[in-house]
Amino acid sequence: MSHISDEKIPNNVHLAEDKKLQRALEQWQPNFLNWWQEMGPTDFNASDVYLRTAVSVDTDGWAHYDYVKMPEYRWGIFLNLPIQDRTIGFGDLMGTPAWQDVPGEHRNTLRRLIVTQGDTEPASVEQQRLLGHSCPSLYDLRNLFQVNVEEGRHLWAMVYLLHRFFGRDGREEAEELLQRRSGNQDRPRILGAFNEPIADWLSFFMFTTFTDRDGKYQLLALAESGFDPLARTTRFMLTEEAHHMFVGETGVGRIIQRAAELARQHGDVRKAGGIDLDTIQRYLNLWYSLSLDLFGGEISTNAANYFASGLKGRAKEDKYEDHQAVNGTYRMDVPEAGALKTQEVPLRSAMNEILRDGYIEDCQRAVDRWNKVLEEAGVAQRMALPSRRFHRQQGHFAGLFFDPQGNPLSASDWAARKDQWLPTAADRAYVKGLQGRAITKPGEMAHWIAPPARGIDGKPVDFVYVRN
Ligand code: BYC
Repeated sequence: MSHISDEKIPNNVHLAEDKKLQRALEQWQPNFLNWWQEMGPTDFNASDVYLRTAVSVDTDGWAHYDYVKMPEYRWGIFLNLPIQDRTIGFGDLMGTPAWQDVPGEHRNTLRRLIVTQGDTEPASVEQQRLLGHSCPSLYDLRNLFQVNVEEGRHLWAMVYLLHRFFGRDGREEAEELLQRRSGNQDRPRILGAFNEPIADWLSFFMFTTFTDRDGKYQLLALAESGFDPLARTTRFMLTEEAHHMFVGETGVGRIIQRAAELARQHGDVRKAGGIDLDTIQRYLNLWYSLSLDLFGGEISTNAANYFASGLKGRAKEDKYEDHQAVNGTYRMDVPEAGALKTQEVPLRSAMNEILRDGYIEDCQRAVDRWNKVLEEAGVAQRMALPSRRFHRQQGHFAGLFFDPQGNPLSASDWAARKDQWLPTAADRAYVKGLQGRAITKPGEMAHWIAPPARGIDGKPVDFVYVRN
């Protein structure tokens, strides 16, 4: 077990005993730091930030809080401890020993899954890099940076796997993870949502609610993997993911709470300098639909193959009775000749959709909590998730048009009405306009957001979470 020490790369994988690997990672480290300087949070590298650092994987107390300058954050490699004699829990190889090394026949597929996962981590840091300049409070600024450094650590987690198990190919992929850029035309990040701009804090909170929640579900599926080092890595990553979703959900909740207060006092929320519920709903519609796309096609032979070969399972595979999924079917709506037809799909081919179902239920719980805020404030309006068919760009609904209730629309109806449902240029300008400067006085909050219920690590809300 590794605790804070003088090692260059904190780890619990006995890195010092594998000199070749250690050297390779120590060569990648300065490139990572260059990337952080160039693409990480702009202009805050000299600030002291009250951050949580993973120092070990012990359940009680892996998190250590202190002031840290972000470039000096101890990005480390931490895997959950091995489960003795672990066997593969699903698919054709169910019951056989989990792999401690990469099986030759699955090398390319596993590499691809790890690269896809890894690519999202630096992408999100790039997307959020300018937000520090418009933070609504020091508390929020600190939370942004916490999310950013942990995404950096998640990149390290995937790079460790690439370097340790995939030889030269893996080292090349690790370099490319630092070369692609979110939103860049020539070298974009791999998945759609990770090329979308996050130009304001409402987008950031929606992203951490909905897109990080995709992260949770993908990590839960990879945590079942027969490739044991991937399972152990993603299990530890999940412990950090929870805070990201907390940041998002409470962030949106506080904006909703403020909107409700302003509505009660003034009637017109925008005139009173808040973000109105209709605008919040449009942002929700956008980030939720972009995040639904991250689950891939509804009917997917890739997903069936991942499951069959034990590479990627279902979230919480334990709760299912049948871990083979050879015989079952899954009923889903499939577009066919301009109409929706219910179709029975072989269960294994529906694995992306099954994961998406769990995700949707989890998102609904977050929306229910927001609606509780509205209910308690005596406001009649409610937030809602749009239909899974709404505004999709991946899978079999891509290229078709649906309203938020899931009713089909013609292209011209969509064009005429989409501004009711997705953020308009005017919405974005309005939201951004509210966030023209950073609020950095301890305890002070921007006008458009309510204060949090409590601070971080038992500290008060007006604690100096970031100091220059
Ligand atoms: N954008 O069978 P299909 C996180 C591609 S977030 C662009 O439908 P499959 C985080 C797909 O690659 C979690 N392309 O999909 C959150 C395939 O390409 P090819 C990230 C897409 O293979 C916040 C084709 O479409 N983790 O951690 O089942 C902050 C059709 O394939 C998209 C993972 O994603 C898209 N949205 O892939 C920080 C886990 N969707 O083969 C971090 C690893 C699909 O035709 N990845 N395609 O060239 C996977 O498990 C799978 O690759 C996918 C679905 C879930 C992405």
